[in-house]
This record gives sequence, structure tokens and C-alpha cells, in this order.
Amino acid sequence: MKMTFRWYGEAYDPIPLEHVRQIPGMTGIMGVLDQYAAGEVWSREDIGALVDRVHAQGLECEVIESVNVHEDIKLGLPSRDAYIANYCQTLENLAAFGIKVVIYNFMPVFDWLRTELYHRNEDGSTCLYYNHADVEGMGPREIVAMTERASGGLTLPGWEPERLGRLEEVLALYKGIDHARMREHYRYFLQGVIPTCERVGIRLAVHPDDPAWDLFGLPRVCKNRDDVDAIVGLVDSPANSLCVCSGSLGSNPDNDVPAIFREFGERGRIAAAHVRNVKHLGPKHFQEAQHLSADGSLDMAAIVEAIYDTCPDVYVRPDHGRMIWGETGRPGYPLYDRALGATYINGLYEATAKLKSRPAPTTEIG
Ligand SMILES: [Mn+2]
Repeated sequence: MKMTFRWYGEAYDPIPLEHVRQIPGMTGIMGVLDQYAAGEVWSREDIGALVDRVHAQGLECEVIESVNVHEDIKLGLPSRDAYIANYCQTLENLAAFGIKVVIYNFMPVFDWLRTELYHRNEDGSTCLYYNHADVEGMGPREIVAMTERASGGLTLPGWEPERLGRLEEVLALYKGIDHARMREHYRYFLQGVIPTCERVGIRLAVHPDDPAWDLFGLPRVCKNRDDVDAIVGLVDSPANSLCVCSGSLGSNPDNDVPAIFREFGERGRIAAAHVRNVKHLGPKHFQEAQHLSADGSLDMAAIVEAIYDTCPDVYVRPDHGRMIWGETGRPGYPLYDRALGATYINGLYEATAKLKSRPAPTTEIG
């Protein structure tokens, strides 16, 4: 297991890389070039600058997150071929600098969605929070406005200003696109990019939809075990893999998260993982919790054990954290609480490894 940390780059992340490297057990980052809109080619110059910057701090830069898929690809529009060609060019450029895994998602219109970005806990910390009743009361335009206001000017991952600017138009284009059709568009995308991945040695890793259910009548196709099974079957290649996010899949209590890790780890299809906890408060109602099992609804030890047993070489990172100790910054991406999460996950992993490598007790007779 390689412990990493999501980092947005100097101009976009309030956390200095110098602090990231001081987190115990941290080996590298999951990086992003936030200046690029979906569909644009990432230049070698910009990629090289990021990788050099990370290496200069003694950290690895082998995973890139959020090479976003242009909406026209998800919609299956004729313009998709040009965007797929751009995507392949970005993959080639990334591979030239040693990138091994590229995480993306295939969510229609919206990336992850919350109804509160600063939900106050009893201990004074704040966390991300979701209540479906509020979503139904608000509608997509209000949710976007609320999120933009609450995020304090920092763009949320995947919330593309260009796409959200023409929200009604994009939502209308999805009318008539059901889950089966969306999956066909997904297959077309994978058939276009996986040969490039195989040639340049990159594994694509899809991040599940968050929360793990349909929203606003849009067809979301990565919500549970059966969706994931269908995706890995669209193109049968290790380059078509998963970034299993425990908190995203775990937002739906019907998902057995440790079992999903175990099954797709055994099948060799997990390239990366986001490991965090979530606390169920009711139907389609949850808040993000501290990483510890005792603080939420997921069995974090069982998740780490599944990783140890089935995909021990995977890149892992803590995911969304709370704001604690007066920290301010990107909601979900603080330094302190994610550092605590990383340390906890590393502790679970060390304990699992040591317990499992102990010789079995022998029974002495006599
Ligand atoms: Mn995640």
C-alpha cells in the first residue's frame, strides 16, 4: 500500500507541499492540474513542472486525479471523438513523466454533491454533509449556487464553471439518456482510450459516483457492485480499473464496501483507493466522519484487511476530512484531519500485516 495525499498544486491548494511531506508514512501525492478544463490537452511543460516540484520534496508523483471526461463524451455527441483524441494525448503526456494511474469519473453533469460544506459537529469541527430531502427541495441551480457560495471561491473538484454555466441546456441534453445508453457512451470512451493506456503503461481508475444514487433524474452508472462489475466488463483490460472510494460507495448502506474491495482486488482491477469513513443518519442522509471505524458506519479495519489480502500494491489516500483546530481551506481537503486519517490507515495496515505474518500457533502434545 502506498500512502498518498491529494494536492492541488501551488496556485490552487492552501496546503504547502512542505507540510504534506511531514505527514508520517506519506510517499507521494495524487496530483491534479486544476487550470485545465475538461477536454483540454495537458501540456508536457505543465506536467513536468508539477512532477519536478513534487520530486523536489522527496515525494512521488505517480497518480493523477481528475483528468475530467468532457460532457460531450458522456452525452455521446459527435464532438466526442475530438475530445477522446485529446484525452489520449493527455495520457501520453502524463506517461512521459512517469504517471502510472489516472483517476477520473463518469458522473453526468455533477461531480460529488453535498448539501452542506460546513456542517457543525458537537465538538466544534465542521464536515461535509448530505440530506436528500434538501436536494429535492432545492433543485440543481440552487444547489450549484449554494455550493459556489459556501466554497469561498475555491472551485470544487469536477465542478466545471463552463458546464455549470449552461446547466439547463446540459440537463436537457440528458433527457432520453437512460443507464443503458450512458453505459454505451462509456464503452465508446473506454474503447477509445484503453489502447493508449495499454501502450503507454497507464491504468485508468474510475471513481464511483458520490453520493451513490441517481440525482435530478440523471443516469449515474457507478453506484454499486453491479455497476462496477459492468464497467470492468466494458473493456476487459487491467488498464480499465477502479479507484474504489469507500466513502462514496459507503454513502449507500446497501453497499458492502469491504466485500467490493475484496472482490475487485482479487480480480486485479483496483489501481487506487480513497479510504474514509461516513456516518449514516437516515435514508439518503449522511455526514462525513472521522476516519476511525468507531466514529462512522464503515468497518475500516475490514477495508484495510481486504486491501492487504487482495491488492497490497495499491495507491491509497485518506479522503475528505473535517475542519479542526481552526484550519480553513478547501472543504473536505484540510491538512490536519487528513493527516490523522493517513496515520490511522497506516496503523491499521501495519497491524494487519504483523498479525497475518505471525506463525500459526502450534499445539504441543505431551
Ligand atoms: Mn473519493
